[in-house]
Amino acid sequence: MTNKFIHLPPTEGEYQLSHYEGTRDVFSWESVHAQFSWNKTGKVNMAYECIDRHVDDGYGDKTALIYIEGTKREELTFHELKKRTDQLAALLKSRGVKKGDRVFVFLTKHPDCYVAVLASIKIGAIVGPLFEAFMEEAIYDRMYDCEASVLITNSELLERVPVNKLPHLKSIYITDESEDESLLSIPKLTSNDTEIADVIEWVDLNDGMIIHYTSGSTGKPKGVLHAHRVMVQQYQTGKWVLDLRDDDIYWCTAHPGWVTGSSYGIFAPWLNRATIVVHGGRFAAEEWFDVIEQAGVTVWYSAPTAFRLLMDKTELVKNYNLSSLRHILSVGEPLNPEVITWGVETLNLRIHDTWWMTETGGQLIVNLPSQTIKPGSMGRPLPGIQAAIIDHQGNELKRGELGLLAIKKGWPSMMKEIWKNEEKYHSYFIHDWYLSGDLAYMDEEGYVFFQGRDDDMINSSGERIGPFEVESKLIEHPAVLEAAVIGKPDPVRGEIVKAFIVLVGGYTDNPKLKKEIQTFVRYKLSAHSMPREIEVLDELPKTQISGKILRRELKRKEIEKLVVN
Ligand code: 6R9
Repeated sequence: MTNKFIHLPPTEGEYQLSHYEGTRDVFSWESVHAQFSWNKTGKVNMAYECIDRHVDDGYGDKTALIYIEGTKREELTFHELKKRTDQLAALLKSRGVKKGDRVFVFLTKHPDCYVAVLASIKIGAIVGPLFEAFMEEAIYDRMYDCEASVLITNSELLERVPVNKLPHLKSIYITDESEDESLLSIPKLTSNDTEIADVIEWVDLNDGMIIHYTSGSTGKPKGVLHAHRVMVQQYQTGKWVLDLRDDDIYWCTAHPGWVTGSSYGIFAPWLNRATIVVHGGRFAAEEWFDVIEQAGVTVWYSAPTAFRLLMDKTELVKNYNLSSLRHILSVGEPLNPEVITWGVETLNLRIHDTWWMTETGGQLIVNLPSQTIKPGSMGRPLPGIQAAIIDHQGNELKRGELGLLAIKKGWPSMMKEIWKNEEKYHSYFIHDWYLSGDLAYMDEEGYVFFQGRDDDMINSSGERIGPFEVESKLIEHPAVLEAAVIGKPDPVRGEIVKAFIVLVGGYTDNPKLKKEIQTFVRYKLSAHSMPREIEVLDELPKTQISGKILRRELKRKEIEKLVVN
């Protein structure tokens, strides 16, 4: 298979991994351990390595976080971040929250969210960050499954949390104030507050730290649990892939409720002592360009959908000074070669694709800044990572052959477990291979080309949506008898959620009803799970023997329609 796009060589410069070849054979993840204090003490805590350590090393006055939302702007130094996380950690600890407890954080992209996540980790709790757009049932499913005992939120978002249905929930902390005395307000830090000593809970590398729920093609979202050891990979990829240096202003546009927003929105940059930008609010091209200019962003990690939306507003670029940008990266969905061309032509920079998953905790297949980019390819496995294309029996396929993208077990940021679901965890592996569920081929030089999913999972704007979750919600609506949900190819979002439904007798297909069904999913589950298109059918295609809905059949027809049009 050949690629019609021109290969883009790296620009001149010193990179932290400039001799990519050669390193591959000699590199070992153990060699990274020397970077951490636990290498000497045997005691570990991610929050220490992300914050306190930098204060101990004399960087307390360095800006850790720049927060921008509309006209609001706030900065926090590493020292302030230490004080705020210490204070909240001490408060949680004093009220009996302990190692291993599940603390859920439901906040918008705001410094409070970053403080809450790290304060929970500081006391050894397992933190579950929730995406800010989640509605009642998405929140319920996750918190119930995880038996969360603590929630940190604000009084506005709390309205979406079905607290009475969560039997394990013992306390709710809010970042603002409320009349409700059962809620615990987190006090604001004042300059009189003194340092709090010994609040850190030192844990083992393999102790649980963060849980992200993610969708597959069947069943409810699963809790992917990661341990403190992820730091080894996040630190190293922060250096090699994000190319972070001490004077960088780094902006990852993802919310910490998604794995990108935690692994690369919090941990990788702060392990590398970078200044991060947190932008509150929704996507708007003008605001995004303004954030880059205002904060002087040098390294920028975002997603293809966002780049495509910005591409659509190219005429705005001339109004901003974006010259601070040095390095751009992408993740979450296929990065079209056209977007890379846009980056080169408009921003004079290559956009570096990276591939990984919630389960893998950190990047695995990447375009390093020192590496030639082949547009259309996600890049090559990192040193220390062995990838292959295999068949369903676990046999390695030849270069150029399409098959399942698999990774040899044993990288540091691999998930620790699937929460209370050992069977699901084991289903990811065949022999020594971790199965990603993605279809790809690899060329002679080891570049991997993504070709789609092997299952029915939907990827809309880089977000994983399980068809089952949406179908289950749809059939809760009184008018819906049966439902099948697929990802329909879309030029901007990659895919959109499309639902095929069979109506209950007595209901007739009309725009008002469809709108009502959409709103039902939107407010019960979440905005991104809402089917943007609904089609009413007399019956759904099913397998003859087991009667399973043939989503693939529906998808094939949908793609045929697009090709014909
Ligand atoms: C980090 C993250 C994982 C799935 C993955 C794949 C898709 C991720 C991609 C990509 C094409 C890329 N995906 N990166 N597809 N090119 N560079 O996205 O995690 O939300 O778990 O999604 O996303 O299908 O299997 P997650």
